[in-house]
Amino acid sequence: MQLILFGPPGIGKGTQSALLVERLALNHVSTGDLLRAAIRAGTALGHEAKTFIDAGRLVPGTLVRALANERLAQLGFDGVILDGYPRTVEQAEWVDEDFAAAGHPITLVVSLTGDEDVIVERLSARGRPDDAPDIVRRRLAVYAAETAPVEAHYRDADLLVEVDGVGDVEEVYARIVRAIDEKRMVER
Ligand code: B4P
Repeated sequence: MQLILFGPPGIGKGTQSALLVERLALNHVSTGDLLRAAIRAGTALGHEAKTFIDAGRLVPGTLVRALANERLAQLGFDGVILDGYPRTVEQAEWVDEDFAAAGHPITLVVSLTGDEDVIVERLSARGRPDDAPDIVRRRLAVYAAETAPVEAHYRDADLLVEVDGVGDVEEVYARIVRAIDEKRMVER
């Protein structure tokens, strides 16, 4: 299964990916984690990415695609959770293309939903440098303008399922697993 976890910043994509990876034996590709690792390693790409992340903006798509595909080439495109990628319709088209070319098209897109208030509260409790309230507001505006249209892209492809991301972590996880099972039943 090639799963995309989609949703606004702080909705719990990283948290839920960690559980899915552990329990469903999938590989995890988080572009946020890859970008932060590049920053820690002090690479040229990391240096460039940092200015965008610190400002709450999206990192240029070509950098993200290169980073994600480098990781996918190591792990394989089969049995993967994409976390935080794609974040624009252009990135979604690349993802569709790259996974189809590898012979493992995207199976399901889980869109985690929740209120802005919940997100701001969660992120201010976490305290990462890009979680400062004014940066979070910028990230939410960027999400509405650039990332939300990805939902329509996958709804049109009949791959999208919406899952309520508010509630206990295990409760949200159970909802995601139910959505995956339903998709598998339909395909059987
Ligand atoms: P990401 O690392 O993807 O950050 P995120 O969207 O904030 O995280 P997520 O939704 O995974 O939240 P989490 O589980 O951690 O991106 C960071 C930045 O990198 C972006 O702003 C952008 O600049 C750049 N970037 C990444 N991908 C890119 C791309 N494809 N293109 C361009 N730029 C890109 O949860 C948040 C908090 O909530 C945690 O503290 C967690 O403990 C808590 N939480 C989670 N679930 C909860 C629950 N059910 N109840 C209570 N708390 C919960």
